[in-house]
Amino acid sequence: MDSSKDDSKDEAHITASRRGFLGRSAAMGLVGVSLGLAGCKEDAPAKTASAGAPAKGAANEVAPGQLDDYYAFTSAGHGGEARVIGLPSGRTLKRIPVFNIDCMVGWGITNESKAIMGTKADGSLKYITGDTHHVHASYKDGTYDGRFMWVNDKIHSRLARIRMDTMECDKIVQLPNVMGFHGIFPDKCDPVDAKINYTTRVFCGGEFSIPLPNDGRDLDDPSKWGALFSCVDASTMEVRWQVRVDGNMDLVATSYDGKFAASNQYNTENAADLAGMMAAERDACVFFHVARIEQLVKAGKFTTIGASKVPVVDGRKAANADPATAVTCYVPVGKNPHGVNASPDGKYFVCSGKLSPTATVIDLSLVAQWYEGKLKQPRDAVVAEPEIGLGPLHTAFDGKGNAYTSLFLDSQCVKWNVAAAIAQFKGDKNAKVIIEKMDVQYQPGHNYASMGETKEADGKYLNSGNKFSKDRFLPVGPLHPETEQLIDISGAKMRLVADHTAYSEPHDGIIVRRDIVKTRQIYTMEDFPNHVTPDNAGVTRHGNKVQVRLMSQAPAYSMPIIKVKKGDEVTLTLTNYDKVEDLTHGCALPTYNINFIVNPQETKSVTFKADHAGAYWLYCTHFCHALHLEMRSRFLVEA
Ligand SMILES: [Cu+2]
Repeated sequence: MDSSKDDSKDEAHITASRRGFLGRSAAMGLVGVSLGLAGCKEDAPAKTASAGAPAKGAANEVAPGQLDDYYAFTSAGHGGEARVIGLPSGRTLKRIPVFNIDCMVGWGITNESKAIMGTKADGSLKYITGDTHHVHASYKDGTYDGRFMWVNDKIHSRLARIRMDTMECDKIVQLPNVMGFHGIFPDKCDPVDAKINYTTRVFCGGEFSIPLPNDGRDLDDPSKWGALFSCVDASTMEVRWQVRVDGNMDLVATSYDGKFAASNQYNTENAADLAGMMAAERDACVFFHVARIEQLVKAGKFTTIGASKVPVVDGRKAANADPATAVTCYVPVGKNPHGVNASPDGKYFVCSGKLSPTATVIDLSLVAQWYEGKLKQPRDAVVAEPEIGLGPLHTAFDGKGNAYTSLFLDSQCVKWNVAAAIAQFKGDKNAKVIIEKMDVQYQPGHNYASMGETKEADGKYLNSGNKFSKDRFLPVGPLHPETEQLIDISGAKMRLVADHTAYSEPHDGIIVRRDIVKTRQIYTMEDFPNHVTPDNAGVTRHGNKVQVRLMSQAPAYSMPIIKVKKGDEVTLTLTNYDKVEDLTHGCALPTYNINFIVNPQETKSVTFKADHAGAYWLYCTHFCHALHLEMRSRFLVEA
């Protein structure tokens, strides 16, 4: 009894002190709120924060110690990386460096990561910038198989592959004669052999027209410029072939039967200025007949551009009017479209026009019929075009026949029914196409649903990636975070369950069930041919080239003193001999720009010129042991 009295006394004391704090801050808070709202009214886009109040019952709550149900893999825009987030909690799990330098792990600093990223003759990185937009994963049987992800770099037209078991980038390829590489999508099946029912190709849409080749000629004659659609081998990461098209390609989608890859196209006008790019009332979604393209390549019916040896097939409209021989089919869609998405039943592709309040539904079986000469016009493959709202961009699916399209100008997510839209297009005036519109905060770009781009679309969650957060989070200066809003789409009504902040600026993402992802927790020493062994550990010298082979085991490096001479070219190789999961060590060398980590059983190396003399403490940067601070060696450079 006595103890409970004490507890209540303490409780009363805490409550009183909290009240005092709140009392003082309340007056200041009011001033802040009124200023904040006034500022918001002037600045905020279309919608206020009043709508889309968070749902009660915290459907996104993942209790401490519990795991999320899904992984979200997202791009990061001009940050150049990819990200891993747990859903529904919104916990950041990992940032995967790809086209950027990341000192936390040493990406872009070690010899191994530089070899993947590409270097100039002097050994420095070829590029230190990147712009990732789209992350998509490998498929088997129409769903994710957990092998790989791919992400694009729009700035330098590169495609990167990320291993899903280690969640690290293992290959990067640059597309020749392409600028503004935007959309990507892996195939889901071989176009000829249905037994190859897994990803073997990745398709890449080239957005900007450039002179082909871009060698300084034809600079003043944009009529000679063009854009290329590229096919990359998923396993070797070499560019297999390219197709020259009319128009500029944006995003990419692939059919479940492997027959078609498609890219929505704005600027079918082939214009070089804004007014020209908006002139035509309709743009297009171009469907590539993959099997025919590969037949032409096999038969040697292709050209090459400049120094590139990659086969290029002509996919321009004029050369592809005859369905019997065409490799491209341009289906007209709403004006200046952004986004093309495949429905999980495998039947439809949906494109939305930025400058048209509509979504265009294209029936893939009709596109196939056009190629077989059984459909009069490509436009006859359009089976619905519902008006859904202003600024429609991307469409996600719940696997129950419903589509969810982001409305950039309306700041909304619109839920609509695909079958009803088709019925309405056929003349059914009673068809109820729009099911619900929900405000999002604010200006959504991409949206994506849980497993929504697979045959296993489960209709549980939708992520709305909103470009502006404005008043949703504590202000942090001129650059605001973005809002990733998690929406529960499992019920009859959409429910906003969480606002997650996102550091600028992710574009697209995928939501993958956690059982699909199988990660490795520990490397094997043999994974690294250059791993250090007790036999070869130490310092060896050939002229002024010095090999420093070092091992780490908490809390020490294998050599307390490492001695080299000024002017030496030093290659420092470090193997982590710890085998305990998560027992990672760091390796930093002051004034030499060396800063990387080695995970258990991992090996990494750096090569540098010991160009200034002195004593430098090589130390462990990654907390590893109670004696972590003591884990350091003297690196001595003799004058
Ligand atoms: Cu350590």
